[in-house]
Amino acid sequence: MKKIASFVLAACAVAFAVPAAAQFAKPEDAVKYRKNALFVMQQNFGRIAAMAAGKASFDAKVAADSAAIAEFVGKLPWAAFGEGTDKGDTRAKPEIWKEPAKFKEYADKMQAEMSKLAAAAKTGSLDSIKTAVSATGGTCKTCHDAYRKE
Ligand code: ASC
Repeated sequence: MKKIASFVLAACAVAFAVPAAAQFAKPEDAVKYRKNALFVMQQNFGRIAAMAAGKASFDAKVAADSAAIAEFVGKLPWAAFGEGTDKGDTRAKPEIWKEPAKFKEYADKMQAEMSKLAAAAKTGSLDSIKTAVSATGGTCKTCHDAYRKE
């Protein structure tokens, strides 16, 4: 029984773990990976932000589903900012690789606020969603101002 439990736990860990650093065949693949992940995150976040701003009608189920996707996908980009991925088709500023601790702090802050948004969306309260959208959007902006080229 104990063996089965450890096996199930290990399998779950593999299924849900997101690597802190990942291997990519080419640096371009890492750039593409993080851009695509951020795009999918933004599309889902943007859907809820539009509801929060009254630009789209509020649908609690769509908001909760979108927030859950944004929360999960928001964990993905960070493993794709490894050494040698500062070149090519990217607006990522070189500072990311000069001050990785600060970059990580911003990435972690975004994920923490995105988790709060997912929790708020689960409750179905538009007021809570509005507060969380604003806090989450602030973390997007802070990081873009510091680390994204125009
Ligand atoms: C978005 C998006 C961002 C943030 C930011 C919030 O939807 O693409 O970068 O929200 O604009 O201030």
